[in-house]
Amino acid sequence: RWKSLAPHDLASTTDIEKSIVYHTTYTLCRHRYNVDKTAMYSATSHSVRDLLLKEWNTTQERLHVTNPKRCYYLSMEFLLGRALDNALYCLSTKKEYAESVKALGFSMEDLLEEERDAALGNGGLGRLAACYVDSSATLEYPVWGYGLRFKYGIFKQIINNEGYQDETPDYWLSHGNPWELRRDDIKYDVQFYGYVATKMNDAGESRLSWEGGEKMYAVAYDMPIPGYDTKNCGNIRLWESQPHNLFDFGAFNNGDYDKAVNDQKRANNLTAVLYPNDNHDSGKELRLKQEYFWVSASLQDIIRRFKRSKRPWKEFSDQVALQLNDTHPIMAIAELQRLLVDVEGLAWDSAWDIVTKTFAFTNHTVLPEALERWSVPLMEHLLPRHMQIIYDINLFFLQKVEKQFPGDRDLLNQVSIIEESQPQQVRMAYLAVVGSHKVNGVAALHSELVKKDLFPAFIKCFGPEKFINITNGITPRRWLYQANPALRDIITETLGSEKWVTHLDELAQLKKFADDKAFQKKWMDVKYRNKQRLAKWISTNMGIDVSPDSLFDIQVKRIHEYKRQFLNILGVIHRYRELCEMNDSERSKVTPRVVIFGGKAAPGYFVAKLVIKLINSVAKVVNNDESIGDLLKVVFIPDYKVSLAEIITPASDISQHISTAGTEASGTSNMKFVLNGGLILGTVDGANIEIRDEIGEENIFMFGTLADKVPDIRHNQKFYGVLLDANLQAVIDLIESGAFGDASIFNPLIDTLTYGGDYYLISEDFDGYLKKQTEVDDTFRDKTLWAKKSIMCTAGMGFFSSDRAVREYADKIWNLKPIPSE
Ligand code: 26Y
Repeated sequence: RWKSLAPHDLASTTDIEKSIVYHTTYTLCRHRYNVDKTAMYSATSHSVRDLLLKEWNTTQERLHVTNPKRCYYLSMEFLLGRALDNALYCLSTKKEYAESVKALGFSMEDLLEEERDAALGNGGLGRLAACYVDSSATLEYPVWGYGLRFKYGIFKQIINNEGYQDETPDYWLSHGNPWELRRDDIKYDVQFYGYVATKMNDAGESRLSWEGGEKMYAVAYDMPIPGYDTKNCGNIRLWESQPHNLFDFGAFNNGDYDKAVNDQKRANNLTAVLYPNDNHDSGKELRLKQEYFWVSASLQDIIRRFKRSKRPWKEFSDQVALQLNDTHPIMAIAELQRLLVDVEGLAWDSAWDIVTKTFAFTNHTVLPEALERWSVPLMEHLLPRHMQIIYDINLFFLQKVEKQFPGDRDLLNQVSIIEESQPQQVRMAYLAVVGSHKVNGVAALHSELVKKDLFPAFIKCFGPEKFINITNGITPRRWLYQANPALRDIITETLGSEKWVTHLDELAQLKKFADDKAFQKKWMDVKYRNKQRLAKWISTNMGIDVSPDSLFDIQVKRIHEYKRQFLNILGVIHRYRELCEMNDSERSKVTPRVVIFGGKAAPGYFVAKLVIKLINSVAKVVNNDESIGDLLKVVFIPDYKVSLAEIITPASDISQHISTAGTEASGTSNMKFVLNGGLILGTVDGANIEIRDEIGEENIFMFGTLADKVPDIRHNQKFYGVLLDANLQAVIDLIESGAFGDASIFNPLIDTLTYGGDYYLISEDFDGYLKKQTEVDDTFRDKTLWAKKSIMCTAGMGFFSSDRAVREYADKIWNLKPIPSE
């Protein structure tokens, strides 16, 4: 009977219309004549979701039957952005839905704009996780993401009248979320605090057991992740915290209502909000609680699934691969060891063998302030049994090292998971290295620095093979196919098929057309239209008019000193100074420029917030200087997010990736811009280096100190001080003259260039930066040359597909095979 009642297909547009009307009536409970854009977006999304859930179910059924090895990607952040457009493309039904929506009196474009971004992440790391689940689903790998269902994602950024960043909460679920499914039946206990007791087990052996403390429920929400051109559907499972003792009736009956709801409040708080720090550890107890809550629930879920297979524990790592996305989920190592030893009764060594064969760790930064450390007293208080286990892991590891290198006390200190500070700290990255079978960096240079600067002593203990590189990638579906329809269409027309969408190396065939005048024209027309689209957005939303004939120069990413937005705006001031000194004939030779910034600063990051203020102060002066006109415009786009990136990225002529060499692990927006035919102005850092190698050095503008020279320069600055570059000094003088408003407010920012050295080497790199900018201007005036470079950029980007990256993870770390859907 069930078989004959298979769910509907929505094959025709009439079916689609019916399904949308069905959802307005029965899901939204709306009268058909009372449907606004928001409701229509929601009904359409529910209709598309039906199609996805069908694929979700068949995928799970297939996995249940074949029971292959699976990989779980543990990531605190998933920066997904919007889902509807992506789902429509993946299901290859956008045309049909657009027609149906039109027949019902709406435009698809409008509906797409109704969707709120799922912004459960800060920046690169969270967006990388989103690209990886897209590729896993597309390549039919059995991969699930595990994370937290934050009620509030990254805050909404507002630029106030004075040009400062203000933060407001982003309650992204206010209109409901059609893209998630709450699973009330999938629910686990998570414990905190309490104490460790010795107990007898059934066999009469004494076992340590974690008792008492506080308990919460973790409830599962699933977000289906469609694959492109496949019936395979991936999944992200996100946990929400819920109170365990629904009500303290004792307290309630005694009239102590406050106490009665206390439990509930605490539980509801736990997954309420994502910490808005990017690359900077705050060390807060609530954060550690979030981390443990998430890994505990995820491991319980994974172990339950493993147990269903009835296989012996020693086969766990043949069934399960766990990828740790940075230091955030590292408590999972101690937690799995605890579950295996305390709960399942395995011997320590057998359990540890399983743990180390199961986990692998991705490092995303060498900045010391971004590597989590937790104080031992905090951990003893919150997770007493885990603290013991970490001590034991450390002890057994150090004993091994001592055996291998007898008497090397220095080495023992260098690799100890416990840092002997006051108070002691647990170095989470070290725990990850000891508890994983592979450690990877995210770009070639970064992976070298991971070995050389972060874990040199561990190379001695484990050998170099444990440390590998997997260069990041981005999904061509969202970042070209979806975000840049005009470019997509001419690529498909020129290559004769859409094969490139899942085989990005195919783009190399575009090289043949790089000198073709007719193709160049088409190519640059697309770029122009994308610039018009962005100019229109800026005009509508910000009231600033910019000309698409100008060179669009874009830097959008989190605001951080190491990313050097400060260098960019100082360069803008230099340009303004020069323009002010020119006569009309000199000005007529200038390449007009629009310099666009975007990005959020962590709310507590004072210097980063001051950079935003400086950019806006400069923008105000420059944009209102009538004598400058279109020769220079400065725009700070507020609330940069995934959906804005989709409009911004295709519109660049140049984008800036100008971190101090050795500080940006990889960068991924660099890849997005180049994929869309934008050129890079960048330092010899992160993935810029590999992008250069792939597209050719003649197609990228590079400058600046090399990574291996940075430490010496910093050292010398400490001794001899910093003598500012002459042009930089003139720029600083202009700021200090009050040209951009009250100069005193910028003092703390200017001080970062001189007091205690210019840590990010802005002065050192300033001259090289300005010279490259001049080269950019000159090159841009040669339209043919520029068109050729732009085509060569896109053509060389095949390597940077997240499909390639995920395949590398599957082959080199997870030992995972695709499970074909047909
Ligand atoms: C400890 C906590 C406060 C923390 C929170 C977020 C630490 C780090 C982060 C986020 C880090 C991050 O986004 N890193 C970026 O990862 C990208 C993907 O690998 C890289 O491309 C990028 O260079 C790196 O900065």
